[in-house]
Amino acid sequence: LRLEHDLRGALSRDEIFPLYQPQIELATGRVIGVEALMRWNRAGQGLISPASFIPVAEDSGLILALGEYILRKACLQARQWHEHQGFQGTIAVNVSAVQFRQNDFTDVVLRVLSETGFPPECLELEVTESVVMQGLESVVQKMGILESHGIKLAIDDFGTGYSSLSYLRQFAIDRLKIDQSFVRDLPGDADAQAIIRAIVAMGRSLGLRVMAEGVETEAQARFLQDIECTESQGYLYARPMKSNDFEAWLKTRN
Ligand code: G
Ligand code: G
Ligand code: MN
Ligand code: NA
Repeated sequence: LRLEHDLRGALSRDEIFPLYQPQIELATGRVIGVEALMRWNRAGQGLISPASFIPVAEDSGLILALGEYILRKACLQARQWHEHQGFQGTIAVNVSAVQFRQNDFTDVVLRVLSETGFPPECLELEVTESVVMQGLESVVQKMGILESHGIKLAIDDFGTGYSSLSYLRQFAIDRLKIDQSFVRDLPGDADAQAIIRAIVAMGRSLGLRVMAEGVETEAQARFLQDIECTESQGYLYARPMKSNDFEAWLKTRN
């Protein structure tokens, strides 16, 4: 495949990079974190969303190199923001199930942290429900190792997977990220309201933080704040940005 062929050379041609999107505490407007989102500047084709190349990257195994590259880049960048931009939040990095399944996954993460000097407790890994769902012994073990180093874990796209909620008790999960598809239908849609209320209530009673994704309007943010959802991310605050644009944006917030 052409896509796979081009993707294979993308790292060495320096075409892969992260954009950064801020994460906000709803009650205060404080910037509590930033998510790294991978992009591919494919020769002659402009910016390509991971939605169109991650599946190929996963099937070909290229996701391992791409994922580690983004993780390292994001940790280096966030360390710099901690030291020079007064940023104290977490950096969130998306992890594919294919990465998580590798025997050496936790070694890779710990190595990147020690090489970049980034504090483990400020790193949050975002995984989808499919990663934690099966309750595999190896998954439990990896989660335990990450937790013992203080690394945070978030469930991405929460509510869209084939959920057996028992995994929420089994694993050391810090945060649920409510999928955009529910948030999109706020504040008008009664079903979306009910689902989001339920997720927020469940999160609270389990002691998990709950973040709404894809928040685009003030009305959505107001609804979320009213039901005491505590955290929010979306175009309302900022689109995913290049690192220098994020720095400029951060200055306007302080
Ligand atoms: O940023 P955007 O909406 O284009 O992201 C599309 C999808 O790609 C989302 O599901 C997001 O989680 C995923 N994604 C973004 N960056 C990464 C990454 O670095 N690694 C992995 N595995 N997925 C990513
Ligand atoms: O699956 P994950 O949550 O990692 O993917 C986040 C994706 O959602 C990214 O591709 C990002 O570009 C996109 N995104 C972030 N904020 C918004 C938003 O407010 N609206 C929409 N439609 N997409 C968003
Ligand atoms: Mn994510
Ligand atoms: Na998501």
